[in-house]
Amino acid sequence: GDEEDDIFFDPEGEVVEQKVTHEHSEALNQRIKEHLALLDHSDPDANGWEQITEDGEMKVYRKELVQDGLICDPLKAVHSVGLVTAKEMCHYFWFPDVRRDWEETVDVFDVLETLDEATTINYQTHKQVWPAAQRDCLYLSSMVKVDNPPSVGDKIPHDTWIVCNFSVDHPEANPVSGCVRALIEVALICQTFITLPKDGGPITRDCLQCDIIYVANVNPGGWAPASVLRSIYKREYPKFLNRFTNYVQQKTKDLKLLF
Ligand code: DDR
Repeated sequence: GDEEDDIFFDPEGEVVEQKVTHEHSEALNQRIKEHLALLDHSDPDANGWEQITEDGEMKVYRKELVQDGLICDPLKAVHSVGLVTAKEMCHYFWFPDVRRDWEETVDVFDVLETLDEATTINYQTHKQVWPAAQRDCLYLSSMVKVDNPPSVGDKIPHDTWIVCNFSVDHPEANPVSGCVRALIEVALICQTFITLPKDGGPITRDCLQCDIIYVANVNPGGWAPASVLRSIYKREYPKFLNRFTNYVQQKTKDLKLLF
């Protein structure tokens, strides 16, 4: 009947929930699928990832990649933190209103359009951190719950969330003059693991472990010295991950668990 407009039957006879779509939905879903392949840790040394630094549970890897003379090293970080859920992590990473609370490398930050309640198109400029032109980027950012993640060994996550950011065009961008446009593909994948209390008591923050994978593929869009770029990445990505995860732990410590 009319009241069932948001549900339809596909030709196989299965009930399918109709997802809200926008012009970037297909591109978004495709990227999410690709990023989720990173959850398969069956061969940790696979695909040529080279570890560049380590700090407690956090490990940061890169692959050296030069395209048209530009340093485009893919970067991957693996981390695991207590006291927070995957949804909380992804929420604070995605939510535009709190960006300035934890992000230190950004100068201008504008939301150009909101496509749905968890998808925006953002414009940002990065503080000039190397002897070359300042960079900006224009990207879609979406937070999505993943219902059937690829399995990782015998650990079963309670829930899985991803934030997926990728460069798009937008007519209302009002770029800061002199900036070079960087192209980005970024994902934060988070999974909550719960250790139930032995006494059968309620689940508290102490029962939570959140496994994190962060990937960034950044094309700087124009020349910048390789050694400078690589040392900045090596310093800034671990700094961001530590700062961001501490921020979420701090922010949520007195809040109800959010799944
Ligand atoms: O992904 C992040 C945090 C990025 C931390 C960057 C540390 C290294 C910076 C070197 C200058 O924040 C996202 C939250 O949803 C939003 O930002 C992005 O997705 C884009 C991140 C691109 C960072 C590198 C850009 C450098 C310009 C060449």
